[in-house]
Amino acid sequence: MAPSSDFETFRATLQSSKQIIVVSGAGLSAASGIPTFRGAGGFWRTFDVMTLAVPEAFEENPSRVWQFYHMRREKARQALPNAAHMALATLVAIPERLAAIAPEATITHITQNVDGLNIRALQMIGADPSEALIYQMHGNVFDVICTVCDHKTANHDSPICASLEGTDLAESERQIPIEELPRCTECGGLLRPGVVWFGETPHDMDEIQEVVDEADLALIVGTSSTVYPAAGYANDVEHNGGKVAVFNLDRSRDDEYADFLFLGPCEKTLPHAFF
Ligand code: BJW
Ligand code: ZN
Repeated sequence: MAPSSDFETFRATLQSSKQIIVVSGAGLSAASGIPTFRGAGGFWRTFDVMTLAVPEAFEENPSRVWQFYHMRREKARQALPNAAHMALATLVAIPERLAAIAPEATITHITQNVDGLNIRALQMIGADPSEALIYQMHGNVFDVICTVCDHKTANHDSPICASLEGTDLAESERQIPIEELPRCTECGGLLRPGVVWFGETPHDMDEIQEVVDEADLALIVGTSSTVYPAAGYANDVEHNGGKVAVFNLDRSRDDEYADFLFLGPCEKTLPHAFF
């Protein structure tokens, strides 16, 4: 059966749901000015994913990879959460707002995004992000990890180090000596961005899988559903008898099997679906 795009039927499904998961991707932040990875305007029309978001790229050319993440950090720093981030933050952090549309439900937000805008949205409504049910499974561009002592810390400096100031990988690449790249405050070792590259294990896998296995409704928001394990969560929920609702600008992978399909910008469709 073709997916429904009827908001009233979707709201009735919300009313009877008990465990809702939101699985979000780059499309959630598109309206905030953060480019997506794939598709029109996607990052990787300019930058090849497999040459930058893999551990081998950092081992071989940390200067290039740091210029890539410097650019991403500066973009994320200047961006503001959009209406979709705010709608999700409201449901995740304000029990009365969730109860109004889904009286029996808990909601957990699993995001693949590394821009931190979901956390900023929580802060903007006065919520404590450490208490919210939100998982940044691919990390955060404002975290750094030491490649020598593993020390992990948040770092919002702009630029993160003097040598990256003014660099723009989209324009041209510089050769920055390794000792001038971001260094650990504890041991002086080379820092890496605190994000999850291909072949690495995403964060909180066990906790996330537990929530996915309990879910009776999955909202798949702004993701191409091409990167695993996130791409498999909708299937898991469907397999367990739950329902799936896709919110995407365009058709995306496997959306013909979804129960609901809301095509359009999620910053419009998501708030409309909820409130
Ligand atoms: C809008 C919109 C608007 C636009 N409104 N919509 C099974 C099968 C085959 C391969 C594998 C497999 N399992 C694992 C693998 C290997 C690999 C993988 O998936 N490879 C695929 C390429 C096939 N996965 C991994 O290596 C992962 N690790 C792993 O699996 O470890 C093993 C393990 C598993 C389970 C338990 C324990 C261990 C790690 C994956 C790491 C991905 N990292 C990146 C980079 C992060 C850092 C950075 O940002 O630089 O994460 S890759 C990149 O893709 C980034 C994203 O989070 C991720 C997903 O992209 P996303 O968010 O879907 O973005 P787009 O651009 O693809 O899509 C945007 C969508 O938005 C589009 O559909 C638009 O239409 C839409 N849109 N505007 C609504 N306004
Ligand atoms: Zn260190």
